[in-house]
Amino acid sequence: MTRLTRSILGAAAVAGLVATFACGAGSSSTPTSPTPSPSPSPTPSPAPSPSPSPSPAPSPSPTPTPSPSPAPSPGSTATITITSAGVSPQSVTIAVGGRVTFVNTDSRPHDMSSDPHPEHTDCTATNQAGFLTAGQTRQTGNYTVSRTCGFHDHDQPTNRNLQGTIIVR
Ligand SMILES: [Cu+2]
Repeated sequence: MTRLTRSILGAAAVAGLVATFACGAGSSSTPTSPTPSPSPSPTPSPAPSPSPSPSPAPSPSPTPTPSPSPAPSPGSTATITITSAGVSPQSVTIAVGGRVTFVNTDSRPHDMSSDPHPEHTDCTATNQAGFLTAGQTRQTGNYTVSRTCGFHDHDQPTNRNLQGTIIVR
């Protein structure tokens, strides 16, 4: 081998080295590994709020049933007025269970009693009126039997103006 050849070979070798360096330097860019994007943290799903239990609708308070007013006492009433001339009217009619009111407008007392005189046993309710002073008003008891009740003034049993009848029916 000649010196020339050796020299060329040497130059070639150097050139190759240079080329090798140049190449290496040129491709010196290091590949950047992609930075992993942070995985999104899962957003916590909100705990389901308990749905409010529906409050029961208030039931309407029952309307109190009005208690029926007490029935009026059965029967009826009639009024007999006593004057110095006698009783008026001399006959009244009432229903069973009714009463009679005696009003003494006379200036003297009268004793209204049931027939017959002097027992006064036919309609004892009449005897509850009984003795009336001047100006007094008194009521008989309740007549519970359907019948005709004669009455008189016990102090003047024969005075027909002070006699009368109470018809109960
Ligand atoms: Cu009598």
